[in-house]
Amino acid sequence: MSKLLLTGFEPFHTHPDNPSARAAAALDRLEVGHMRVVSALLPVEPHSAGVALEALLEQHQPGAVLLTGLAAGRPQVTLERVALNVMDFNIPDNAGNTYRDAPAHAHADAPPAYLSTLPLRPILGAWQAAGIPGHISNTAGLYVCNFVMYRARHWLTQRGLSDVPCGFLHLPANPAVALAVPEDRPPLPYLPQEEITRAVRVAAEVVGEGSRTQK
Ligand code: PCA
Repeated sequence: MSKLLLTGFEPFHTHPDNPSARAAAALDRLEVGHMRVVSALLPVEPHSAGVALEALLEQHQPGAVLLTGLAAGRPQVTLERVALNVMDFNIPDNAGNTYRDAPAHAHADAPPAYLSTLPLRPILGAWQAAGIPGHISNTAGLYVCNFVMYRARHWLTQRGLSDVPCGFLHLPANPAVALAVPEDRPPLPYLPQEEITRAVRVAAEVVGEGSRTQK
């Protein structure tokens, strides 16, 4: 059975929890269409995240790649349309580093951007049918989430696998993240973790079902 690689991220910055890690852990080994979910946790630091991601792609040779992370402040689940070959951090990563105007991949063969190859409109439609408001985002930011989407798409493209559905899903805060905001800071919109996990499951199901018609 073909594998759907589902990644979440460790907690980062001031957030004590990461809803993407919880969703990925909850959905590990789930059957979606003709695929089985294989979940993994990525560190919030570009070099180690890149190494971990490429090892996962090499090991599992996934038929689809669904990368997820937290976008604190966004009120809805969002599908990223594009990843840029840029790192420009507003907050340090978990190693304490802040990259400015740096490439995500410094090779001559690295294009400025990669588009998502996930079925964006079918996922939006499935969310709508499931009662989950969501939308397409035209920027994944320039932090570690953008970085892993760029690197995953680049890895697949370099190997002639650009038809493998691959992209990024940004998730709102869960209650643990929203509760950790100090009183003097603006409050964060949040969703219950179960609802966030359900949104990731519906997206994974659309991707897995798509593989049934393709293969
Ligand atoms: N969100 C960050 C990195 C890790 C995460 O969950 C981002 O949006 O780049």
